Amino acid sequence: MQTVAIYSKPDRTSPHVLLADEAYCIGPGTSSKSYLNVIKILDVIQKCNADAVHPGYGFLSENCDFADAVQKTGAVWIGPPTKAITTMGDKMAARKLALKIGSPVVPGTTEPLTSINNAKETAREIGYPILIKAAGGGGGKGMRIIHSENDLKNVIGQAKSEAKKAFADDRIYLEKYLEEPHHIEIQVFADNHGNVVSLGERECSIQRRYQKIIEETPSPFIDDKLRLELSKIAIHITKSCDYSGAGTVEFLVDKHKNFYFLEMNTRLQVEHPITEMVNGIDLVKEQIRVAAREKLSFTQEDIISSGYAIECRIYAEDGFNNFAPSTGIITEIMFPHGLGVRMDEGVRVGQEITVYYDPLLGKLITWGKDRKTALRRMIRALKEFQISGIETSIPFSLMVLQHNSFQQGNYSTHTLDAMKNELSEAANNHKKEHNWAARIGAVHAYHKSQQTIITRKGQNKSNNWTVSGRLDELQ
Ligand code: MV4
Repeated sequence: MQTVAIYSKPDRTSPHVLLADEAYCIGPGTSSKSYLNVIKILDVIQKCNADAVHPGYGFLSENCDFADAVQKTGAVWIGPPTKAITTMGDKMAARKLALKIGSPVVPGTTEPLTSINNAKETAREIGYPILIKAAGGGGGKGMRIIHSENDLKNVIGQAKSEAKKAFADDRIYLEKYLEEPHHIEIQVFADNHGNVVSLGERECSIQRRYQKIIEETPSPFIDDKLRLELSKIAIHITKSCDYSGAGTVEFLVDKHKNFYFLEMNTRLQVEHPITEMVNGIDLVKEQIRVAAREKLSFTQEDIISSGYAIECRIYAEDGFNNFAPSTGIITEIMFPHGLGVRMDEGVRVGQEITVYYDPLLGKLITWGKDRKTALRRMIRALKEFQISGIETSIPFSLMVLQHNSFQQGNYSTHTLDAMKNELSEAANNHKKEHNWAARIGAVHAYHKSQQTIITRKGQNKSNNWTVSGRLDELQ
């Protein structure tokens, strides 16, 4: 298949641009003027006469108006039907649908809050702590925890105005705040011939500010019985919104293994490679097949999960400094390789990392026949990974992976916070090491500058002519 890339000006040297058969610049770095600019993108679709459009993840991938507009150009949308995007995009409508089919749902409301009194009453029924969520949100955007009735009025006001700004929708609702759940998601796939399958779960509990850092499958916490139950409900939800293509149904699972539907994401997700690795299925290829109205290339019985896979997201962030974004030019990269190692990289040497976008540089995925092997390979690969010019989340991820809780597979959404003290101690050691490395480097550089470079014929300067002349003599 021939591919066409779109890019913003600062992304002109990104791998996706260089690998595509054609590429079109759609504007400057600011997302609203490029990757979120529907008119510009539609223009390119027409200019290059695209047969189909892959929505990717982020940006407009779950925007139903965009999906509609693409299809009006005559191009195929490699994503779910617009109606499914709309229903699941409204997080309250999604809760209602899940309730209707008999899925457990986090206790809370299915109607938008109408007044402070209404909120007080509902919160008392549910019991504190409660969580305020935006109907138009999802993925933790616009979420607020409330511990007591005193905070209710202020926080609701803030949440409403925030939701209005971010999603152009100020509807908010309440949920019981579950204290230490696991964040488990099920990968579903549907075609346009009535087939819907589950490709198993991903454990996504290691997050900071609702941004996933490490994901793995299968989850060390989920047994076969629970996996089957989650899959059954996920498939039921998928069918009930007339879905097709790749989708993810999110659940919270508490320590007693009670589970609750949370939301459905109507796109392929960043962490999809771990599902690909254990099932041996190319999910993007399958998306294209389904969009071409072919049948799924496998049935539920054909799906045989084998081994364990882990993904570490590589962010341009300083994990030791409250995840502050790190900007600069990438001066050097050495990617890890080897058996069971997959690197999905999005950057090259020379590329400038700016503040325009989510700071995800790439994803490192390892596979092993058992969890121990996958985990050992991940730690080895992260240690092999070299990147200069910016700070990355690699040292932070290494510490989490080597932590006893992670090694034992005994962690929840609460664990990263609980690790904070130990991690900050490790962070200090890491900084000390860096400090020593810098001092040693300075001493070395000084000594080098004091040395006289002795070359032939008394020349103490080298240039490209003499170097290539000498090379010639040597051959
Ligand atoms: C919750 C929750 C607890 N109770 N909802 C975060 C991302 C979004 N998809 C939903 N998320 C959560 N929703 C209720 N009612 C816990 C999370 C959550 C989380 C919370 C705190 C720290 C880390 C977390 C990681 C994943 C999910």
